[in-house]
Amino acid sequence: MTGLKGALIGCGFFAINQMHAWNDVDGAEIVAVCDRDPERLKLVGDQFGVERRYSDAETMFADGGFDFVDIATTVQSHRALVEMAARNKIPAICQKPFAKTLDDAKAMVEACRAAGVALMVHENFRWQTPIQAVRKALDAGAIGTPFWGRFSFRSGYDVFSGQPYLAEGERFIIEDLGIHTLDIARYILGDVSALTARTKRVNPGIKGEDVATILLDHVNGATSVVDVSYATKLSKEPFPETLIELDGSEGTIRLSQGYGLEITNGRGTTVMDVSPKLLSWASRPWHNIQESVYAIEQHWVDQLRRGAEHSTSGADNLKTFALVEAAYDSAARGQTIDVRAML
Ligand code: NAD
Ligand code: 89V
Repeated sequence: MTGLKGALIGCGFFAINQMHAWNDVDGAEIVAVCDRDPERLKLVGDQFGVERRYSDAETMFADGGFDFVDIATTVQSHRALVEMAARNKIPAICQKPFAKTLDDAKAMVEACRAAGVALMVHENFRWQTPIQAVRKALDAGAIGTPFWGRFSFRSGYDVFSGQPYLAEGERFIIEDLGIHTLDIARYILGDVSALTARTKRVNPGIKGEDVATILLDHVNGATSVVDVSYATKLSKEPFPETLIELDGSEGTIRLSQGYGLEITNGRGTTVMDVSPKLLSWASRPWHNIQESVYAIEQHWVDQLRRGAEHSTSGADNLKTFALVEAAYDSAARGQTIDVRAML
């Protein structure tokens, strides 16, 4: 079977990872790139040897010649670009955060459903090797039925140097980073029925919140805490590791800093190194995220070819995105939010 041809919109900071990963993916290649910033367009076009370059997405869709589009722009343009893809009957990948509001996200899912095209959100954190290892241990019944969890990302890393827009939005850590952690919580412990959140801004140089603590009631009866911070200065910087604690009826799982996975149950304790691979183009400490970009892109191609639903389809991601909106709402009102009523 011949490979799929893709087009990338948005040649910014993170798109470099996406382009490197597309080079490694089996069964797809990027044949066109688009950015309204001529410098970024030239930089990415030259670096990855893509001849077809566009400053305008409408013109690129009109010219066609590709089987899918990879939208790597920031959130402001996501709805318009996903709807453009749907109008042109082109399957689309959309970066997180999926949309500005849950209503926009629902409209995007509906547009792709009505057009009969696949839509996947580039929610890559669940594809990280250590997160997959936790899921595998749970699926193997290593700790019986989990009843409690903690999903923690606490860091003092300067994310603003690579992504300056993160300092400027009214919303910061839940929308940008907590969205990944909440998705991991759903991926590991299942969907959420209710949520309670508290937020803080510690760094005076940014607009949004940089600390959030979120209590989740999962539909299956488990309880978990998602805690995220970019105001946590530690002796050994853990960025960008998500640490996990799970207690189950038959044992416990601990994913700790340095990618150590410890499983304790009736058979004793096993300790494994679940470090991500350092891909040829990757660099520490980002290699964990970079490897997951390759994994989600390969998943996109494999499922598209099978005609099967993607793990982080638009419809699936509505349930993660609802948690983001619920967290802001809960923190603002000091109340527990019924998540199921939002969907
Ligand atoms: P960026 O600002 O560096 O890049 C965005 C690019 O898109 C810019 O070059 C801009 O000119 C271009 N652009 C915007 N709107 C456009 C439009 N309508 N048509 C054509 N080009 C357009 O941003 P970034 O840091 O690369 O982030 C992009 C997205 O990736 C964000 O949504 C961010 O949250 C997400 N992100 C995801 C991860 C992850 O691990 N999944 C990591 C970092 C960033
Ligand atoms: O994944 C992201 O969206 C990034 C980072 C991991 C740095 O927060 O913004």
